[in-house]
Amino acid sequence: MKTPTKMRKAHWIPVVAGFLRRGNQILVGQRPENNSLAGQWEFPGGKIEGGEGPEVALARELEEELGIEAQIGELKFSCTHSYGDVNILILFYEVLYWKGEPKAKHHLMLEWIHPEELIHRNIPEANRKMLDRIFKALGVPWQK
Ligand code: DGT
Repeated sequence: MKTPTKMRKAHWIPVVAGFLRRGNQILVGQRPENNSLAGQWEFPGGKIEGGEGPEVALARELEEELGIEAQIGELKFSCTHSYGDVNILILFYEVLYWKGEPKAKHHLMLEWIHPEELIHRNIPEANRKMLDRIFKALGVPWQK
């Protein structure tokens, strides 16, 4: 028997994302075409795969997406977001050290931007509603 929508268990996906800093800029990547949220600017990262710890997952994603060998730093904060029948839990980490120069192996393009510019970019709703926390984590004064 089909479970009525209301009674169906929410589906949760754990996601990790990294704040890579260069001076007072931060690295963002534009999500590729034929992908969910195509064209939006995000922090590098992705879904945790079965059995991985979050730091291992983020190091793997940064290797796959940027071609760097990163040392994952402190967990800055987490947030949840619902896309209807799918919910995500995102863990945002500081990434202070890495080997290699980030290259767009997955994103349409990468950009180093001043965090304040995030206000004007097309960013995932999950991140937009957390901009105050993101700015706080990045040490940027926040004005609405
Ligand atoms: P795949 O293999 O195509 O499922 O891709 P993954 O594992 O690289 O994961 P991805 O990037 O499609 O999934 C991350 C989810 O988290 C996606 O629904 C977008 C959402 N998200 C919201 N904010 C961010 C962010 O700042 N960075 C990343 N990477 N994902 C974010």
